[in-house]
Amino acid sequence: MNLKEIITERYEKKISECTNEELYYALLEMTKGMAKKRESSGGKRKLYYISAEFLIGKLLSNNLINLGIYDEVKELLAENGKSLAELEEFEPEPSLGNGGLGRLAACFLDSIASLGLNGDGVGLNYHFGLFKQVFENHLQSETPNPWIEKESWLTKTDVSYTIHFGGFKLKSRLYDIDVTGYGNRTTKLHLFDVESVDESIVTDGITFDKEDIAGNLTLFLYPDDSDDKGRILRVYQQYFMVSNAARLILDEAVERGSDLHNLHEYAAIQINDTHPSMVIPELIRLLMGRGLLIDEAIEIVSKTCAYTNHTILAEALEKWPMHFLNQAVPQLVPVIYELNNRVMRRYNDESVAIIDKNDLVHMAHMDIHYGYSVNGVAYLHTEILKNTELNNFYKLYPEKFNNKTNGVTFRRWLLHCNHELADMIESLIGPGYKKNADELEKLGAFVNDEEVLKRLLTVKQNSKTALKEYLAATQGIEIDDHSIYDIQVKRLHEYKRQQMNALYVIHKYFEIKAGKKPSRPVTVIFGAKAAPAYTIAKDIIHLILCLEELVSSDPEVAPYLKVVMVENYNVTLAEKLIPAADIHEQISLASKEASGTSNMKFMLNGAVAIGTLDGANVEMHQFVGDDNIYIFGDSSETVIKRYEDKSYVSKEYYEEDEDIKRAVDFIVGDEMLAIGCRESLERLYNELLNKDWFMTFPDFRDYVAAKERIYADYEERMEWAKKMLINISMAGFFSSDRTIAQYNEEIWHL
Ligand code: 26Q
Repeated sequence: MNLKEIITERYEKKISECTNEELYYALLEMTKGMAKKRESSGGKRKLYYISAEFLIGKLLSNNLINLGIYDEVKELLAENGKSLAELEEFEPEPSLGNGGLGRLAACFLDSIASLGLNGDGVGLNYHFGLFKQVFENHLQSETPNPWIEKESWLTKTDVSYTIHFGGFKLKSRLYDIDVTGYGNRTTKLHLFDVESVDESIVTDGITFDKEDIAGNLTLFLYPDDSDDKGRILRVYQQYFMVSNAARLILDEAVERGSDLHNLHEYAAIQINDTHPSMVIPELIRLLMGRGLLIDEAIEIVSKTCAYTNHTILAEALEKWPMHFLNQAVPQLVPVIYELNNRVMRRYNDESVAIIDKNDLVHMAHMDIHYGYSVNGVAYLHTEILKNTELNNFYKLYPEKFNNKTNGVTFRRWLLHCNHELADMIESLIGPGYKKNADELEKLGAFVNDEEVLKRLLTVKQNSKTALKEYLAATQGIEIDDHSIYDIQVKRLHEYKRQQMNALYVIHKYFEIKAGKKPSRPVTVIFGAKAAPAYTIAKDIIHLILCLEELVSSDPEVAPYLKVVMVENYNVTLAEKLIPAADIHEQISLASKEASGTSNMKFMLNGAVAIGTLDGANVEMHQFVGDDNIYIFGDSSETVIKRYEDKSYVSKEYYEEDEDIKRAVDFIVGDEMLAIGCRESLERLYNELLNKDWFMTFPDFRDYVAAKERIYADYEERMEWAKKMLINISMAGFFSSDRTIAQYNEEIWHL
């Protein structure tokens, strides 16, 4: 049915008489119907991308684009006095991810469908997702983010399994979301849920009854939090996810003709970080239940599963206490012991054991021994895995290790979020780049075309004005759209070093007070959620929110500097912020950020990076050259060495560098204490002074110098526009279509 027919049937009205909400639901129905018609017919080997997170964002506009009817629908609505943008506001954003890893999974699904590959995502249907962030008294608090309404993108299926845990069992239910490919097939995101989940057990923010597993299993996604990861509830969730996934995979393989002895010819499983790692012992167990002997079951599973690592932070690698597994999933314990025994018999090396001497189960170790591929997510990251973090494994299995530099889908991160830039690019080089991102390089022909450069600046200015209006309307924030927008948006983590950016703001505040007025005002924008139990991360948010108030209430400084922290940073906000950025901050401590993916989105939207040689910044730098990215700070080699020889003493830097001392002392100075909370500010001050584990002080001077350089260069408008154009023209490599094509050619072989 077309939109008019749906509307007549649902409401017995004309389009012009409908409310935006009514139109949203009618479009939802129409889009779901169209997506269904394009379902993939398959192929022999099928990919299952199992992930605890899929940060999909709102789907309406993207689906309209991918189905090729965006313009048509927009015009039809406009003819009837309606605006597609306004009715999109009715769509709730699901928060089924923490950050990069979850958003990457969503970009990958888009590319899998767009390339017409035979592959589905499998995950969990969290009712409240990750928390919603609320600011009160310059502090973060958390509330649930319900997103499932009576009508949604979810379609209930009749797939259901009984999942056994230690002492009880639960019935699952599968819900599907259609994933539309750009001008291609539709694949599926399979989200498992539990029928007994009980939303009413949530009280007071995001607290709920931890004992009631049946009631809480799929309520929340656990925050990425290294302090709080011993939570047994996560084991229940993970097992529920992978046990359901494993049965679905076996059922589908059998249905398509597999006798299970050849499962690997019918299925490839990508394990997205260690969160789904229990799929390995679970599949072995299920295959044995269906009559295979253990040797064969292990061999087949090892030819089916591949593992992606997303972090080098040792404290973030999942290690589960054996007693958790004994309590939650006792049926897996003998399998894991057997897998470990085989490893020990073969290698007799404690450092590669699955079960260590403290009875911790190392999930990544299991993946590497019993998977056929191990990949990092950027060149530098994979090199560090091979040479440092996982070196003992690399020596055993060099052939398993490979790199797949991350990418992002250009449909969402350009065509959808920045129509004006997309149209401009199309007018210059034609529409081919939408399917073949490398064609962006053709823009290189225009680097000296003044008219094109001016147009580019105009497009950027329009996005900046749009952001200004959006923030005023939705968050009551006033910004100057003729200031430089300098943006850092990502999860709050000490290694990402939002604190260093905040220290720069303090530095700049002093400079302005001392009469060094910048030639153009700067707006420093932050967006970040902190895990609820990550104290220092919350202290950093507190610092930024206090600075926001302090700077804006100082009449000497306010005309030149503004600090803004947007509330509840999510995909929808990213879609407004990224097109509007002049400068983006990619300032993690070298060696710590596996890849980063916002860096790619900003680059594609013509923003210029200030960053360290970390993650995918290294590759971006190679593409655009020294003139088009502002690199600063110590190298990963220096940093790794400094950790090894334990030579870093933050206090030495503090005492030797007056600017550092001045900025750090300011955190607990009278002006700040008059606004903020003493306990929080003192804790952060002490952390920096006595530890500074992520080495902000050694990089600070260089950072300040790079900032001054980038702000000065911004004034050379034509030269700046060239930098923007070169960044866009070199962004093709960072399309997730390229990443997925590589996964397929080198790992999945679909
Ligand atoms: C673990 C145990 C208990 C609770 C939570 C977790 C947990 C949850 C989420 C641990 C890690 C995450 C997410 C990690 C993540 O987003 N990593 C990012 O992945 C991106 C995609 O590859 C990279 O670009 C980023 O560099 C990396 O930080």
